[in-house]
Amino acid sequence: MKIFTSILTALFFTGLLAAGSAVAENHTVDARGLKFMPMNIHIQPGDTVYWENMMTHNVNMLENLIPEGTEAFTSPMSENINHTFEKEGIYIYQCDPHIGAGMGGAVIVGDPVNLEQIKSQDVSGGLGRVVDEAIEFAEGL
Ligand SMILES: [Cu+2]
Repeated sequence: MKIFTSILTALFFTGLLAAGSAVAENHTVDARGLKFMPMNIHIQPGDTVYWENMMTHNVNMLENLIPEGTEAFTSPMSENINHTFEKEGIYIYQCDPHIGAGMGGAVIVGDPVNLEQIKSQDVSGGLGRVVDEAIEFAEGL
């Protein structure tokens, strides 16, 4: 009976751990000057990212720089926003008024499944720098 109880206890805690890892997390990205901090962030499917301090900024996820089948998303100017990510992959975004200065970032959800697709895009200037940083970050995961 004692062994049986131990097994039940072990199963119970294993279940708790499994449930714990499935709980969605919240992450914060802070707009500081003309930079998003952190610029690249790695999260899990179901997690939410909150962009704060967005007075003169926005988040515009670019159609060819997000996972296939995902809807492009643009936030209104000057609003702090939440976005929940369900699908794995790399999501690159820019701040529309400041992308020339390189103001953008990436959210990498689970595995960077669309890395090759993103590498194949011909981007330059401020957005090119954002994409290069995202690729380097994704390759380091
Ligand atoms: Cu901006």
